[in-house]
Amino acid sequence: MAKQSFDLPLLAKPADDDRREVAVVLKAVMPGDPSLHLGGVDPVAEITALADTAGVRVAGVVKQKRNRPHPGTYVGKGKLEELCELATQLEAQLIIVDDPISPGQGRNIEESTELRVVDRAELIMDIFARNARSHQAILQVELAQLQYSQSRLTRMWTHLSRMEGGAVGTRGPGETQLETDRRIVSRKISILKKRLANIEKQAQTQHKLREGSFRIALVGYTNAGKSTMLKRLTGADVLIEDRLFSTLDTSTRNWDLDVPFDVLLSDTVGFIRKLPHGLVASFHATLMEAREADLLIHMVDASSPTIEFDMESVERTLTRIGCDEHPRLVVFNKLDRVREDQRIDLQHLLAEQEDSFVVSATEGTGIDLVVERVLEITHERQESGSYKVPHSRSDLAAKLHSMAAVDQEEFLDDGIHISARFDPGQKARWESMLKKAGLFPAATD
Ligand SMILES: Nc1nc2c(ncn2[C@@H]2O[C@H](COP(=O)(O)OP(=O)(O)OP(=O)(O)O)[C@@H](O)[C@H]2O)c(=O)[nH]1
Ligand SMILES: [Mg+2]
Repeated sequence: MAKQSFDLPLLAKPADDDRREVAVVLKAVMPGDPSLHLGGVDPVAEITALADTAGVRVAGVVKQKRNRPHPGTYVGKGKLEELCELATQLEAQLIIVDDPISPGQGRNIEESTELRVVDRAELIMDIFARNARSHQAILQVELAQLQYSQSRLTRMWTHLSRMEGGAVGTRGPGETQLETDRRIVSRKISILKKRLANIEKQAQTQHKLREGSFRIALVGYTNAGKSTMLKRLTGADVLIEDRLFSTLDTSTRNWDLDVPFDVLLSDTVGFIRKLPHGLVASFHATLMEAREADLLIHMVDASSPTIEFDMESVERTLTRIGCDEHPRLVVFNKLDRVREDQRIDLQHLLAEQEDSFVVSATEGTGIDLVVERVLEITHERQESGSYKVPHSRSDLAAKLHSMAAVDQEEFLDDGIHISARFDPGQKARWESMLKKAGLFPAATD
């Protein structure tokens, strides 16, 4: 029997009727991996959860500590042999690599194991494809998948020509077919891009309608509790699941706060370490909700053993999508699940992070303070102004009541003197209405 250095950590025994595809995870544990910095962190916990979400059962793990991936085979030769033995022993149908890999690396692992190889990027895209509900999300995932596979068509073709018995050389008809395929894929990509551009145009009209409202976006690592928070704050009936990437569409709800303008709260797609670039690019429009927000609420799962790594990876993704300068609150969630030994670290994080809060979105603990702070911020953002409106234009005065918080209103001989607080967009709108009526600039202040 071959040497048994395989890791089979904490993998639950399958039920007898478990018909899911069986996979072995291959992982190069490299600098920066949370498990190297934190004791007790399982380096394959996340990829196992991703596999599980994609409907695959992880039956075994082969890992190797490395400084960088092997350029040809991702891990070393010996490890690859170990992988083959374990995969055979477990009757695996699939190898999952916990990193994005090059087409060459994929091909080499496939040839050694004679099994299908899926890398982390493909797995995440597969989950997105399963969870996509809206037309836009479906097209966005399809685009990301096509773009990813575009670079990999060669790999598929060398594979096929080998299956045909080797008679077809890599430069034979396969090459022509490959070119045809490339053209088909390119055409599909441009069709998808056009369709998405149309959807985006419609969305922009929607966005225009929301100008003048205060917009808040919930962002964070996948499964941190963003949708639960949206539900807690607005009562929205949104999908909440203990799974990764449940939310792929932005849903925006009116948040009924006591301010004289609309406050909109949006749920957004979650982030994860090594989120494929293609997905971020194709979800550009969905992520616009975060980019255009006046305030971000960064939801953090405070019970996560890799909390700081999660937060850092969210910050990096926010920078990638152009949100690094947005004002934000950091909300540490799932307080009810935080263990005693995690509390001190949480205290430190709270002290370090400006504008941070601890809540349990499911139980409602700590939510009041978040609401209070949001109210303060919305007030800070208000601008005030004083105006004089002739008595003959009391319709304008009434309009102002519907647009702003009127602090003072006096009916004097020379007209109605009004002072009001606006959110920034509204003030400009109101003043241009006055201008049209020939009453501005002629403010009493
Ligand atoms: N114990 C506990 N569980 C929570 C809390 N908040 C959310 N959860 C659970 O965490 C899981 C994920 O919650 P979601 O609200 O779906 O998380 P999300 O951030 O929207 O996740 P994705 O959309 O998948 O990225 C669900 O099972 C929730 O019930 C909390 O305060 N305490
Ligand atoms: Mg969600």
